[in-house]
Amino acid sequence: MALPDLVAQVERRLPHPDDFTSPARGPRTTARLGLALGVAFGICFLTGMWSHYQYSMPGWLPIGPNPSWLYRVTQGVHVISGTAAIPLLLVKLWSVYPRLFLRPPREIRALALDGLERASIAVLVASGIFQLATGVLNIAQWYPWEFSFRRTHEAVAWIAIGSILVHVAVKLPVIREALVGRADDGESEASDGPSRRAVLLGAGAASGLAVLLTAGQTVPFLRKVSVLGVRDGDGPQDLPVNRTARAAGAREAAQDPSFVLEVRHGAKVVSLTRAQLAELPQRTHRLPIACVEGWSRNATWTGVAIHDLLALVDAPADSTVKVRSMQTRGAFGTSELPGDFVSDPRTLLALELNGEVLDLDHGYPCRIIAPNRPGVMQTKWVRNLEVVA
Ligand SMILES: Nc1nc2c(c(=O)[nH]1)N[C@H]1C(S)=C(S)[C@@H](COP(=O)(O)O)O[C@H]1N2
Ligand SMILES: [Mo]
Repeated sequence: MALPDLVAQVERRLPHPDDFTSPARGPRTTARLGLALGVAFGICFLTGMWSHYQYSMPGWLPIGPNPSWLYRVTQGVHVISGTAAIPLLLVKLWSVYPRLFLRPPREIRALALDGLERASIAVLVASGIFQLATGVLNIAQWYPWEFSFRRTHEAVAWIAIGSILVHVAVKLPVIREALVGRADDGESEASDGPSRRAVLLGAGAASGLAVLLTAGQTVPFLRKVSVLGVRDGDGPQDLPVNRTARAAGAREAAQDPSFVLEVRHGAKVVSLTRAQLAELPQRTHRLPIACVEGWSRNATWTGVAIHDLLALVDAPADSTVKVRSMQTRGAFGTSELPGDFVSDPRTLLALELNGEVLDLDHGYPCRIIAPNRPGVMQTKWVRNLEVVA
């Protein structure tokens, strides 16, 4: 068979946009879903970048210890808006996929423009799905890939937000017409299938349900209804554990009776046993653990203020401090406390959690807890504090 005949045959078998007759599809549906999705992605992008910069602490972004709950809220909003976007994206794809079968125009200029638009939409869909999928897997703590989650999730976020902006710019006339115009895109009371109203309500309900079933990982009063929450809140001392002492290879060192904490300032070094730490002035504060893997929880912490420990080695209260743990496996074994966190009296080397001696999995013999700080930097099983600036 000659190639042109084959192409013609395949073409005849492909569906045609007109074959999809649901009255609920059309620009008015798509534009409304797109608006909701745009808001969800926008919020997700901003809160995600906030979290990203919290690690690198660029000088132009003033991030301090106040308010203590800020990171908890931005992280929760990030996960909630991402979760809400999933059903919206699926329904939006359903509403437009017949257009995939539009035959390309024959005229060369129109063909080129059509190709560009399709390519930009392909980038948009691929990056959007990538972000939501890697986000969900991150919450499930399942990393079936080789690349660095944070750097890749950040890089693709820029691609996603950029392609959304291009898409909105290209579609602006259609969007405007669909949202404010009176144009009828074919919906009629008599046709069968769900109405546009039903599809939009369904998408909204699915989105709300997805949030309800997971948001309890962050929002305390939803804890009971969030049956799909990966962290149901179970864990010793009423706090989930992100990585156990066994997984971090910290069991032995952490339980060694000859443990001493070392505080170092240049040549000046002080070593303290746990009993000596417990004899120093103790402070109690209520502070959250807010994990980038999608959960957060408030707890009551008791321990020694970091700047009180610095005073023992004659270091200024606003020094930058490098924290090292005794873990032997995996990431997050060290962190840095900037000066404005160190001088805050709520930044503790915690010895107790919710009124009990810190559980081994929560960082026994001692761990960092500071206000407005990502969970990954609340270093557990601390062995050494060093003044670095
Ligand atoms: N040394 C060390 N500290 C660590 C971690 C770690 O893997 N190693 N995980 C961090 C992460 S990601 C979080 S969210 C918090 C969780 O504290 P929790 O397990 O006590 O709830 O501990 C942080 N401290
Ligand atoms: Mo975390």
